[in-house]
Order: sequence, then structure tokens, then C-alpha cells
Amino acid sequence: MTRSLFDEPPAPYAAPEPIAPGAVLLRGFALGEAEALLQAARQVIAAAPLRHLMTPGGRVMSVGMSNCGALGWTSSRTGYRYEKTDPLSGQPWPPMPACFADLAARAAAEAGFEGFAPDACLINRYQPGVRLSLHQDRDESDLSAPIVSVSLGLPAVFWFGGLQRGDRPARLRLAHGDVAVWGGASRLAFHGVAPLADGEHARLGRQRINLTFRRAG
Ligand code: MD3
Ligand code: FE
Repeated sequence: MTRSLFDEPPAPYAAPEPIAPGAVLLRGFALGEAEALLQAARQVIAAAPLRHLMTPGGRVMSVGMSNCGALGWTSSRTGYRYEKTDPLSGQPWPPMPACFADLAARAAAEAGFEGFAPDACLINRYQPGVRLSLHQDRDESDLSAPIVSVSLGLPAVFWFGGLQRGDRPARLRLAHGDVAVWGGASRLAFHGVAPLADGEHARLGRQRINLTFRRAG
């Protein structure tokens, strides 16, 4: 079959950009699905509201968080962990919407990770000034699976460091519709998000929503 004007991809989406070994940026990959993702996220948040978790060190996180899927990430004075139920309600986390799991699997495959089936999705909400300090994601039992992240709303400056906390991080702009896949040698890299610059996003207003898909159990 020859390609024609009539079978272009559905949304402006450029070729995968390698960031580091195991890490790939898919700019605009979720643009054509952003509305469906946001509607589904709104339903999750209606059942499991965004909350500001306490770190084991006793600080309140400025990022608002919720989860969907079989497992959800949470934090308290006693540590970080994945839980089957939302500590606020005592109920299971809302199920992962099909459009979430489907996008995450397609993005992972695009980056070379076939068969990614996330069992946890952390929803992060940033308002102007909110940041996420440099950390590693190491609470998941399966570190051979990648993490897939989807950025929606206001753009953020993302810090991407090395395997040592002290490695100087690279800066990466993550904008509405961008999807990134973090696996292999990048899976345990230190990373964080700079304080969100104020702005107005046409669809989301003064906020950024990030979805991260994980194989936690
Ligand atoms: C690189 N979230 O939820 S997404 C997190 O924008 C988190 O909300 C950020 O870090 C956010 O834990 C960054 C990009 C990301 C997520 C996980 C990674 C990059 C990663 C895990 C390993 C290496
Ligand atoms: Fe992280």
C-alpha cells in the first residue's frame, strides 16, 4: 500500500526523540486523545480526590495526587508505598480507564517496550509555583517495566539527572500532549519538576496534570 494524504497519523506527532539510554520522548503523542484522557481523569478525581500527601520527613507535598488502577502510590509519616485502597475512603482506587491503559501500552511499544500493562497510574496536579524535588521512583516491585508519563496543561521544566543524586540534571520542557517513556538504564534516574511557571492553558487553565503509568505490583 502507498501512503496518501488520507492516512496521515491522527495528530501532529513527530518521531520518537531519544533522551538517554532507555528514555524516549514522544512529543505530541497524546494530543489527539487529550480530551478523552482529561474526561477520564476528571472521573477518577471525582471518586478519589486529589490530596496533598505527607512525606516520611513530615513535609506536605505541594503536588496534589490521586491514583487509579489496582494499586495506588501513597505516602505518610510511615513511608512511601503502594496500596490497594485509597486511605481517604478505604475503598479500592478507581479502575484504570481503558483509554489510559491503552495509551500507555501504545507509547511503551513505540519506545521498544512491548506488552506494558500498567497496574497503577499516579495523577499529579501542579499549580503555579508547585514543584517536585529530585527523587527516584523505586517503590515499584517490577523495575524491568518502564514508567510512561503523559503531560497535560501548562508546560513544565523537567529535570532529568543520572543514577547519583549529585549528577547534574538536564532540563527538558514537557508540554501538553507530550508522552515520555522511562525504562532500561533510565528507570532509576533521579528526576524532578521545577516550580511551575504561571500561565493560562486553553483547556486546563492555570494547572498542569501529569499521569504516570507504572507496573507496581
Ligand atoms: C524518569 N512525576 O510522579 S513525569 C512522579 O511531571 C514524577 O509529575 C513527574 O516524577 C511529573 O514520580 C515527572 C516523568 C518521569 C516519571 C517517572 C520517572 C520521569 C522518570 C522515573 C524514572 C526516570
Ligand atoms: Fe518520579
